[in-house]
Formats: sequence, C-alpha cells, structure tokens
Amino acid sequence: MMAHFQDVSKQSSLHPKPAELVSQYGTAGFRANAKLLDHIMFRMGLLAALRSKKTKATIGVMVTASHNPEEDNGVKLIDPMGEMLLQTWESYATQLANAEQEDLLTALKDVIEKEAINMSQEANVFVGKDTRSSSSSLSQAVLDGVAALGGHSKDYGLVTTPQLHYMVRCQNTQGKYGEATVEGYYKKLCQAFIQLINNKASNCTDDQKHLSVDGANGIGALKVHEMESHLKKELLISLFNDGSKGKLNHQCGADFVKVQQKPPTGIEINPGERGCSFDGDADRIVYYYTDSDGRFHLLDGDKIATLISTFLKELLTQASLDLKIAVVQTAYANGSSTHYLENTMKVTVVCTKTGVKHLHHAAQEFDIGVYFEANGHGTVLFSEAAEEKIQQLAENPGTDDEKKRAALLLQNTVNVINQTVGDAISDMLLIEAILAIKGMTIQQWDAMYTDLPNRQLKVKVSDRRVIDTTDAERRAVSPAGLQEAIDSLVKKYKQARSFVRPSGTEDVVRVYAEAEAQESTDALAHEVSLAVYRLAGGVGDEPKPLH
Ligand code: NG1
Ligand code: ZN
Repeated sequence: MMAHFQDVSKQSSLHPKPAELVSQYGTAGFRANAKLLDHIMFRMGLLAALRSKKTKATIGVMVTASHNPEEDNGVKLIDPMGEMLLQTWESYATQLANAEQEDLLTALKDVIEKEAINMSQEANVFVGKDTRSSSSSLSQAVLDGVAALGGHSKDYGLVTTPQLHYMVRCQNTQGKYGEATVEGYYKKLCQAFIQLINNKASNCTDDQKHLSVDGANGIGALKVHEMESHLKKELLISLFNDGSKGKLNHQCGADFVKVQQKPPTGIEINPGERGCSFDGDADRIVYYYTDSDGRFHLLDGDKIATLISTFLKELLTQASLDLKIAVVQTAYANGSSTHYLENTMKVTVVCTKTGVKHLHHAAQEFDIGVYFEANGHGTVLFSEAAEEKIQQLAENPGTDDEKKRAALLLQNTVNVINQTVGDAISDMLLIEAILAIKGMTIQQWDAMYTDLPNRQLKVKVSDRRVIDTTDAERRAVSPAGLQEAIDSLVKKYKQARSFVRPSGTEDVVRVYAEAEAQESTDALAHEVSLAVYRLAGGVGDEPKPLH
C-alpha cells in the first residue's frame, strides 16, 4: 500500500497540475481546452481505480468533449451498470482535480478514508477515447493513473461514449447484457435490428432503406462504417462528414443542427429524404429533412421520444401487457410535445432538471421509461420485471399470434436499445426500424405534432450562481423580481413559455422562450434576456433585439 502511494507521487509529478487552475465536474464531467487536462486525466485514473475497489466492479473512463470544439477535451466516468458516476463521487472528482501537487496524496487518502476503501481489493478500469488529436496522450494519462494505484486496465482505444458504457455493463453482468467487445456490440444491436425489420410494413419500399448520416467528423462516423456489414443491406447508409477532411463538430453534428436549426454543411440529401446527425462522441442524434419548398424540418429529441413511446404503447396494447410507460423530458422540451404526449398519447410525462443523469434516474421509476433531452440525447429503460413479463409472453406456447408478434417485437426492441446511456447508433437503428414497421415516412412522423417556434439565447452575467431555480428549473427563485418579470412578459404572448437557468457547461445564463409565432418568440426571448441582464448582473453590452 505504501508502495502504491510512492508510485502515485512519482507518477503524478509527470502529470503536474498548473498552479491555481480550478476545474469543476460539470453536467457531464470535466471539460476544458485539452492543454489544461493532463493532470485531471491522471487523477481520474486514480479515482476510477478507487471507485473500482469500492464497488468491486469494472469502472469506465471515457476521454471526450462530445459536441465541443476539437481543441477541447474532457473526461466522463462510468459506473458499474454503465451509468454515469454516482453523484456523491462527483465532489471527490473535483477535490482530486483541484488538489495542488503537494496535496494530492492527502486528497487521495481522504477519499479512501471517507469511503472506507479496502486498498488490497483489485481494481479494473476500461478506457476509451474519441478522435480528437489530444485524446491519445490524455487517455495514456488515465492509464498511468490506474497503474499508479496498481489497478488493471483495458484500453478500448477509439470507441463511442455509449460503446464504452455498454462494455462496462457487459463486463459487470458477466456477459448477460452482451459480449464486452465492439464486435459483440454490433452483433447484438444489428441482429435485433434485422429481426425488427423482418416485420416491416407491406407499403415500405426499398428506397425507404436509404439514410444519410452526418458523422460530425468524429468517432461515430468510424463506427457506423465498421458496423455496416452487420446490417446486411437492410439499411443503406450514405455517410457524410466522416472525418476524412472536415473538422470535428465544425458546422456539422447534432448540436450545430439543433441550435442553428439548419442542415450541417457537407451533406447532400434530396427533398423528402431522411438525414440524421450524430454529435462528436455519438451519444446524441437528431433527424431532419427538407421539404419540396426547400424548408428545413428538424426532428429533435422530443420528436424521437414521441415516436418511440407511441410505438411501445401500441405494442403493449397489442400484447395486452399492463406495464407503466412514461416519457421523461426537461424544461427545454417543446411545449407541443408535452401537450401531445399527455393529451393525445395519454402517457405520463415527467420533467427533470437538465442533464442526462437526472432524466435517467427519473426513467428508472417506471416499467418503461423513455427519456430524451430536446438536443437528442436519450434512450429507453426497461425494468427487470418488464423484461421478464415480455419474455414470458414471447415464450409461452399458449400466447396467440397477435400477442406473440407484439411480444417478439418488444423483445427485439429491448435488444436494439443501449439502456446504459443515450446512443446515436442504437437510437438510429431503433428509429429506422420503427419507421419501417409502421410504414411511416419522415414527413408523417414529423406531422405527429407541430413544434411551437422556440428560441435559445445566452446572457453573460458576472456570477451566474445568483440565479437559483426550482420546479425542474422552470422557475427562478432568485434574484428577487426576476420570475415576476418573466411572468409578466410571458403574459403578453399567446401560447408562450419562458425560463432561465445557469448553464452547467458554459459560463452563461441560458434563456429559453417559445410562443405561437417565431416573431413573438424572438421578442419574448429578447425581453427575458434584458430582464436577466438588468436583474442578475449582466456584463458587457445590453442584449440586442434579434430583428
Ligand atoms: P448546460 O450547459 O447545463 O445547459 C448542456 C445541455 C444539456 C446537456 C449538457 C451536457 C442544453 C440546453 N443543455 O448543458 O442538455 O446535454 O450540456 O452535454 O442542451
Ligand atoms: Zn455527446
């Protein structure tokens, strides 16, 4: 044990922390310019080894900054069931990341003591990385950290974030969830996809098999390419922004498309054809098409959640299975989607704070929990009991044909889904299968409901923590007067809604507004931005109107 600590001291001096740098474990781990991250990576290797000893299970560490620019990087820790790191450990991560060089051992011993960690327990850590130029040396720093505490590691190299989550779950369930290899991942998902596609509607023609994918010049592109042979030509993918020339996330990818509400550069699709965009680590996906008038239509996480939950609800009815299904959203979900789900689909809708970990936890409360952020990050969770009921029905020789068909479709749906975390590849396969089974075009999917016009803005303030929110971030409790101001602005417009919250990944306050028409939406977003600027300590120039 003493020997370990000597190793840590020696090794950590090779990964020194720049003095006075303060980093914060944010909405999705640490994220910063890649030059500032070497010491954090080494220390997250240490922390992952401790977490592994504590849980007596394999832990994952993914090196990526998702949709952020190529110059940035970041790190996400993965817990035993493939979920995000337990929240109480986030503060240990922050503590280790910020300890000055000479205090690192003390900080480490503090975690060991607080968590009563048995240091003679083995540690196993899976490591993965995205395609950023900084990712190789940073993932080596993680491996060094694991080794400094005598832990074992397996380096998966280039994988998507959700693939690494999947590997961790497979490993810790002794293969029950699948085989912990990239090949095993393709096999499981694609087999389920092919089974689903065998049930495609009779009106579903061969040109419907075609899909254009924007790989954001990132890891997702590489992996889609790798997977293609497993799809047996049941899905014909044209891959754009595959990383061969463009820059990661630059003018492309899911975040660009969602925020700019326009198609990525570098993609060619004919009017009416389906396209989709992944983000830089392939845990988000959004769909779109351009109509015959050249108008761009975005189908975001809300539309995806609606399609999936509708499909599942129909199957449950056909199978006469009494399972409780719910959709989990955040305040950013378009009001039309919430209205449609509650009033037309009659499913339970839950709203949580922003950040996938909150949605994931809320979704676990139901037999089937469909969760999506509007930005396209999401998946479906099935409780153990739900999976058992589905299996029993599928295997029971007494089940009639219609019920059996529904049960088998449900079973394959479970298998095509990566339940550990939002997964662009898995979500894409599920969406493609649903459209084929329902014989539905992307226009018909889009027509399920019409999005309210919406606008997202950012306001710079001197300290964004002055804004405190409640009710899943939909209402501001401080500073005084801000919520009242928002309320009276919202009253001026029809079907209007607006809220503000401090971002967890950028030093800004985010403003969201939606209303009956784009013009009133933009006016409302601007007026609320002004209220934030005036009441919450805005810095720089006053926000200007959009038009
Ligand atoms: P912040 O910066 O806290 O709004 C953003 C996204 C989240 C989530 C995280 C992590 C929006 C409005 N916010 O968080 O949904 O994806 O990044 O990447 O999209
Ligand atoms: Zn991502």
